[in-house]
Amino acid sequence: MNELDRNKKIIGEEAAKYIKNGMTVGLGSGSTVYWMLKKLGERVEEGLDVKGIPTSKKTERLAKEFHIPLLEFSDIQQIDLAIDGADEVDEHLNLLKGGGGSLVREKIVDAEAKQLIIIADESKLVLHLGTFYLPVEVVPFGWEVTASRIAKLGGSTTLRETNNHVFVSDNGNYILDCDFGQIKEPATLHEKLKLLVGVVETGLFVGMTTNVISTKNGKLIKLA
Ligand code: ABF
Repeated sequence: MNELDRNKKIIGEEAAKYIKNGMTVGLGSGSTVYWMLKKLGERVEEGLDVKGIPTSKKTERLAKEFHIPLLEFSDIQQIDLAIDGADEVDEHLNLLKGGGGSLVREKIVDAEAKQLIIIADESKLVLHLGTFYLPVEVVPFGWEVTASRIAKLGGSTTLRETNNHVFVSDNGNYILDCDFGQIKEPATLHEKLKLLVGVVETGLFVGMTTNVISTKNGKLIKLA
């Protein structure tokens, strides 16, 4: 295991400790979340009573593999805690997310949680968001028009593809990976993008994070 993966494991396993008996937990997506899910599965086997609500089909599959009981939105009163990854975290704990293509479900679940813990290795901690492209989920119909509207706001756009096929999200939509350069005012950019017809959601998660668990030189650090 390389150093990055070791750090992701340390962070993910630490986050699982925050889950208490009786909680309903939003289960994020990504490779750091994988370690949280694995540890949570072990705790469930030891008798921890929790219910999870997954933010992607991939997380749903993993949670089932680790025997974590799952719920749907129709079954829940509230989400006590969500634990999710990120592609970038700025100094105000605003996030850029969606590299894995699950930003809509992540935002729906994370926004509903009373507490949102972000698990992100040191490489994700930045002064300003925007080095990583900004994923924007769009309705497939007329995506070209939506892309040109985004371009008018100053962002260059690339339609996400995997293996030479257009990437389709868990919601049946496309993702435009946008380059706006440094994003110094994420709330303003998010609002402008959301007003464009055809845009479903952006990967900017502003003012949602309660805590961040990360590492510095291989040691755990916590930000709030
Ligand atoms: C997820 O975490 C996504 O938003 C993002 O793409 C992913 C990246 O994190 P990791 O490095 O943990 O895979 O929530």
